[in-house]
Amino acid sequence: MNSTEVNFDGLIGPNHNYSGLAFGNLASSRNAKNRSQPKLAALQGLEKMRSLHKLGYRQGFLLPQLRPDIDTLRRLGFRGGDRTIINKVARQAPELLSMVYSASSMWAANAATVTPSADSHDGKVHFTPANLVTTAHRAIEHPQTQRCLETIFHKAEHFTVHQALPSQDRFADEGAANHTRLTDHYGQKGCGLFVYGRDAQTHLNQLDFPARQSLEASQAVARQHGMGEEAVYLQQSTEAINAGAFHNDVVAVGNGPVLFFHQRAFESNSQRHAFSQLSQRMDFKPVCVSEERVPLGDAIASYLFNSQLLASSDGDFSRMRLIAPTECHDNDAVRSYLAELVEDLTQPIRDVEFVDVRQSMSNGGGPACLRLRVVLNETEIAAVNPDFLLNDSSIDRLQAWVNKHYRDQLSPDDLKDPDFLNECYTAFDDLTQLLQLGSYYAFQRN
Ligand code: SUG
Repeated sequence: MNSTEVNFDGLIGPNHNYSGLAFGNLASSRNAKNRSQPKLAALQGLEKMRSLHKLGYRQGFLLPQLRPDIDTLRRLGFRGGDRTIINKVARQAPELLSMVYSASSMWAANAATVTPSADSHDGKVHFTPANLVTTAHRAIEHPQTQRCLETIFHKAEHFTVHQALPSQDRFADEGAANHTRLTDHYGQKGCGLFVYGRDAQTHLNQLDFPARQSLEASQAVARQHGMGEEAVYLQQSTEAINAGAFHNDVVAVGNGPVLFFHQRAFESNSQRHAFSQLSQRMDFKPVCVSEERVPLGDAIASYLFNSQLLASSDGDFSRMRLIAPTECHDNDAVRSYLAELVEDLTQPIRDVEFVDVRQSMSNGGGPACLRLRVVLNETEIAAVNPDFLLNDSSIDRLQAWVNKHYRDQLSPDDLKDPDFLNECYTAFDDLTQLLQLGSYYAFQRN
């Protein structure tokens, strides 16, 4: 049976803002407290989805999470109605507002790790929402992520949505951003490549920034999904983490048999071992970008490796394409590298398309961060809740919804205003009506 990759992008919420919450993510720190443009951000995200749809790929989306997360504030001891709570937090602990107002669920690559049915022990597609324990604003995402995935992948005979791993540093999990499913053909058994930042031997004092993915978390997810011996583990280099690769998808991206990565992305012993395992199991095609050709700093600044690496729209891995952020075009070293890459017939990347997702990029999220990849066969695609698969007219409807409800600009200080809470609730309410989701969000049920 034919299988294909479906990209589910995070729909960017009306609360998109720059709060400098992600230590180790250089763009987030650089843009802290700047004014964001939520409407533009969401429209850029939707245009990226439209581009993929136009190129002939299947495109879906994930719902934005309800923000502000008043339940979290209640668990922190604030009492009263929702507006009262916002007023109290603004007066007593304003730093908590950015935590409960982040639109970080847009970065769907961190929503979950996904194992296709061809690789799992029971022939179902498995999802484990990421616990995201490293940062407070993201650690609150997983319950809503689970609910969203259960809404989209609701047929239990095809899909299993697990709970997140225990929320402990030891099991720190950031989802698909550190996981790549490699295979010769989408429908065949493949390998899950799990990249981690630290294990029990890691000298944490050598790290300037947090290593967000632990080996124990990756192993637990592989176990949960029944991957057994099919999982391959690979350690990120300290150098990459210290240079700002807070997730592996900042320095590597893979699809099919190809792993496109920076020379400095991985610890060398670990790389040797993992690559030899991969080569034994498939026709593995590593494409390494040297430090000499594109320095690590340029790779991270441009997000070259946060491009989406796609098979051709008919699933051919010998004619692949990169969907790269426009920042790659702006960077001289990267632009000239890409021009040569597509002419180099020793590797299969034939085409590069540039997309403008600058609003997300300013918080450290490129094209690949914005999507969760799910490999599905035809029966499974038919079992997906169809409201979450996009076509031109549903993208138009979501754009009209954004244009109606989103602000042009938002500054972190605006989060203190309880009227903004009402604006967000109105937008979320309208979205659930548009999608006929009933009382999906907590505020609609209270
Ligand atoms: O977790 N930024 C996100 C960006 C995630 C990008 N995802 C992948 N690489 N897959 C993060 O660091 C910034 C929020 C702020 O500062 O307002 C933030 O959470």
